[in-house]
Amino acid sequence: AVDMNVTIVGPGALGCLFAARLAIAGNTVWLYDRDKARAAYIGDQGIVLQTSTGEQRVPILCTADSRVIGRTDLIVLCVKSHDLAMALRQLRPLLTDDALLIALQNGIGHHGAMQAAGRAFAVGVTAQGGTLAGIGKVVHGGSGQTVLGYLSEVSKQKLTLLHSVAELFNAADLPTVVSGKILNAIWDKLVVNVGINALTAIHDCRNGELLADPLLISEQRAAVQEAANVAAAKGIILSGDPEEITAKVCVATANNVSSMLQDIRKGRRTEIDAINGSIVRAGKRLGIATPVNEKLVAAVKAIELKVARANNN
Ligand code: KPL
Repeated sequence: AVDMNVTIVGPGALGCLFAARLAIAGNTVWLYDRDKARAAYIGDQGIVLQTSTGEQRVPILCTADSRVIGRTDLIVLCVKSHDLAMALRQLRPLLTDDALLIALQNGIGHHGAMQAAGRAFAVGVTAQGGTLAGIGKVVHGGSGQTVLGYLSEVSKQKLTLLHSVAELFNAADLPTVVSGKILNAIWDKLVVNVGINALTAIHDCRNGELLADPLLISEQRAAVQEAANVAAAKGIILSGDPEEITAKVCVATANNVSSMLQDIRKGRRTEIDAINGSIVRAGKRLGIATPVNEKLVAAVKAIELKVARANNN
């Protein structure tokens, strides 16, 4: 069996799920949370993991001070895309040459920050579904596969290391594979998120409800098509027809409140810049029109602003 000291960064749904599963499997796991009071609370209470078979309280080491963590072999970054650069600064004491960083953020907007950190890193994409039901409390909806890979050629040793991480995750009931074409997998998910997240946030509806309205279906298709055009121009190979796949995910996750709608409902900043925003930015660079995604970005930003104002009053 693989033996690694693991640090999970960010106490969101994904961070709590990965930390809990890895701890249950017997690994030494630290959860890093930049919020001191919340870190103390989670350290005291543990993580509460709720699945279809029941609820489990999982003791966890949690801290807001990265200096207390000590040697770590693996750092899994589960913060939102827009918090990644700050997290990397706060984690500096842990960023040794021996520690492998894995970034699980949506989209591609954070790859620059990862490269700037100057360490060997892998990126990943996960179809694990989780919802945060309170501080340190995660409801594990559907289990899905996690795909890990490097953005560029690496040594055989680094590749072996990533396979060991996949083994560690699999042993913790987190189904994981290593891919030599990770960008394709990231874009497969990005294109689906482009077609679902913003529309559910704007229309305050569950994923499945998007398919009940012909106008929303055509808007979804147009947004996804723009993303697919950008992907094609970048040489990305998607795994199938993007509009069809997006509609299928709407059916498979019909009852889900998308992560973006969850963010809006909780008054948090959304990942609109990392999702639809990244399509607009890449489109501009490549000379590809993205009017539907521009409209979706503007609409979600307007809602974010309204929510922020309401919270300040
Ligand atoms: O990944 C998702 C998200 O909510 O961010 C989908 C696939 C849309 C499921 O809700």
